[in-house]
Amino acid sequence: MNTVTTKGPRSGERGYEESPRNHSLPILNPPNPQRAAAPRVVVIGKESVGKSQLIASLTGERPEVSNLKGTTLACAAYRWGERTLIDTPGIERQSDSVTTRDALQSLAEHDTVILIAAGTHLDDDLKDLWPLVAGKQGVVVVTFIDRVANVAASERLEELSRHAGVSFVGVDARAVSAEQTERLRIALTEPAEFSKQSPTLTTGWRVEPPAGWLDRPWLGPVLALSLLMGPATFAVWFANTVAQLLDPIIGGWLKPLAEAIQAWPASLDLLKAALAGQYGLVTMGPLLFVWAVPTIVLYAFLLAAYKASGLIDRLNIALHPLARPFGLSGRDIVRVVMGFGCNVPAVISTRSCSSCTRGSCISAIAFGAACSYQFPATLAVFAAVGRPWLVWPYLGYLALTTLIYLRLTAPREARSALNLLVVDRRHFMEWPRLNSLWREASGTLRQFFFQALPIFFAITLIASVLGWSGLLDKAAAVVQPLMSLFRLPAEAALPVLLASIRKDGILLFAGGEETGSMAAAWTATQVLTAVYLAGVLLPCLVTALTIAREQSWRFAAKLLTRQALAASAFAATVAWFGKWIGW
Ligand SMILES: Nc1nc2c(ncn2[C@@H]2O[C@H](COP(=O)(O)OP(=O)(O)O)[C@@H](O)[C@H]2O)c(=O)[nH]1
Ligand SMILES: [Mg+2]
Repeated sequence: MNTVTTKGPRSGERGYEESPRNHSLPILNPPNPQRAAAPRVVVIGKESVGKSQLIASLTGERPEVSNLKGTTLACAAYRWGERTLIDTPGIERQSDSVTTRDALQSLAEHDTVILIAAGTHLDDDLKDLWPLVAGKQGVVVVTFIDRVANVAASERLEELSRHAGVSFVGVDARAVSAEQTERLRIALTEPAEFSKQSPTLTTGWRVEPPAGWLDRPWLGPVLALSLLMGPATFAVWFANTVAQLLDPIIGGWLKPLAEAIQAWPASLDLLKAALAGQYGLVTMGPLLFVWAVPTIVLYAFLLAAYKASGLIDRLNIALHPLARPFGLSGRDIVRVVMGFGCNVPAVISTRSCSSCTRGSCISAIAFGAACSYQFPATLAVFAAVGRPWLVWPYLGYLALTTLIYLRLTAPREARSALNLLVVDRRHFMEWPRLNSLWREASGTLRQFFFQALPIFFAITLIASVLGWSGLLDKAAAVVQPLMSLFRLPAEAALPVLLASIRKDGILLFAGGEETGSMAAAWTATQVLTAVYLAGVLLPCLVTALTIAREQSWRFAAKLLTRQALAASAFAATVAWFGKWIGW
């Protein structure tokens, strides 16, 4: 059987990448000699003009379609009948992003092209993109034809076809008819050449989404900020409330189990520790479930709705003036927000950011985006010590220190007033469709359940073994003097160390036997300091490796050093400030 015809992105000369949706880094596929037989057609166009949507409709496969600009991050190949369609990231004029570069590179490697132009901005798209395809062969697909409420649209496209000598096919990429598919197929069988000269015939079509409150000069940024923070705050509050209700109930269920395990004979010591010891599975597991699951589920659906509706792009534009002094562009903000789900895909998605601000954006994610393991673990610790309200000072301090950190580290050119947001156009918003909502959200949830949870179990196991063997106490003795810099007891060293590998290591502050949590007797300031330090000192190991892959080892090493120094300084500040005010 021809492996080329199976589902998913396919191999190609450049090794087209798996769509980087999850923790696994993009894999270069091995070259497949059979593939050479299939004629390859590269699909090119600006961002969010429906390239992936068209491919999805034609092939029935699932490239990433989203109403968020810059969603497709890597070229990927999909089989369509006897042809192979190459999906590419959007080409943005004047952008030096990695994604634009990759799309241009893929264009250079292929002779047959489907040029996608949005019907809403047809003249602009043709003017900007035609020079790139001149001399190649192919067809123009005009998407968003449903937005061009023009009865004579198809006649206009006929005229354009005759004028330019290349077929123009108008479609609603979300619902391509059999007749449109057939026209495309025929046009590609003997594709005409794109003339050296751009077509001079214009349609004058221009459909802009109506300007809204978000586009107002002062109101816009304020509204955007509240739209971004409001639902997030609600999610935190809601998850906190649910968890506080569930915690004692589930704790009550598990108590007899923990007691039964404790009663096992002494020869099973290690197993007892691993299950019901201070860091054991039964002791710590409910914390993760009760605190993490509500936050993660709610957050996944919220973000999915923002992306699928296109609201997030509007927020980016509105927030750009606020982001610039910190070396970020509006576009980077959504990547940082994504980092609250998981830092890894967020770092990968910075490929579509301008190279001028990409470094700052990665720094912001690594430093300030408390991922879905870090944040719920943090909430769980605050709850375990009976001070759930600490979440508010925690978030406030995290935001404040992230901004200070960025301000200090962002390159001057990124902060310059000349760092204009490259926005060609405002995008149409749409009601999020249920299937896109579900696809977005379920991706995040799958990541959590299949990738984070197993690692969490491994961490409780490792910690139990280390604790049981006495190694922990020895390691803690080494790091003890450092912990006193932060006015923390020596035992705080272990969660801080573990959290640098995996963020849910923070949960160890909450672990405890009959004596209660490690942090139970600490002052509020100590709890805050410890959790902040463990969360921010270093990004988790997977994030660190991803940064090295996406940028370079040097960049990663510099970022980690800088972050560790800054985080230590900020944590020490809280610790000593807290002592000063007697907290
Ligand atoms: N109304 C309308 N929406 C479309 C059309 N084509 C794509 N979309 C929507 O526009 C958004 C961006 O599409 P996508 O395929 O991800 O764009 P890409 O960046 O070019 O790959 C998605 O929400 C699509 O559902 C179209 O022809 N008409
Ligand atoms: Mg796409």
